[in-house]
Amino acid sequence: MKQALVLFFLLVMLFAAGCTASGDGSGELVVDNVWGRSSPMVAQNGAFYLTISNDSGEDEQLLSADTDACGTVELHEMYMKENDVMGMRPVPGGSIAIPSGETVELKVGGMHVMCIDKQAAFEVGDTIPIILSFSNAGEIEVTAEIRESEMGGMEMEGKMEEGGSR
Ligand SMILES: [Cu+2]
Repeated sequence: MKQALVLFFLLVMLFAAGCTASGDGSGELVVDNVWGRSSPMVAQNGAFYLTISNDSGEDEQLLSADTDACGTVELHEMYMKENDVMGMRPVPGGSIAIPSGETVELKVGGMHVMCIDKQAAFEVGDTIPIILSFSNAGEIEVTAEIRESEMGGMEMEGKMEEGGSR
């Protein structure tokens, strides 16, 4: 009788521990709307975009991204060079902060996951697995969907939508 009670409590504790473990993991960091632009093989580089919502209760950082589809992957931001020309460069410090409770968008004209030395053409409908490394949540694998480029132009050519300046 007593043993059954002890067993019961052990099970309850195990269950509770299981809940806690899944609660402070990657479950509350939500990566959404992962996509990349279509581009032919002749284009050496590409870019991926995504939205990260951090409800984990802790500040997060996106440290890096990796995928077999690219020779090198970097986290980039767009910035204004002289003469109203947009350029891009690795994000300061090499990582992207996602403060607790906030949503950070990597989007056209802003921050992006830079794909250098593409290993294949990116065609509309293709899906590309990407591994994102976060400071707390660790590695999260997401799938980017290749979509039609909304603006036709390339990041490099600097035709950015209004509001891209600060
Ligand atoms: Cu870039």
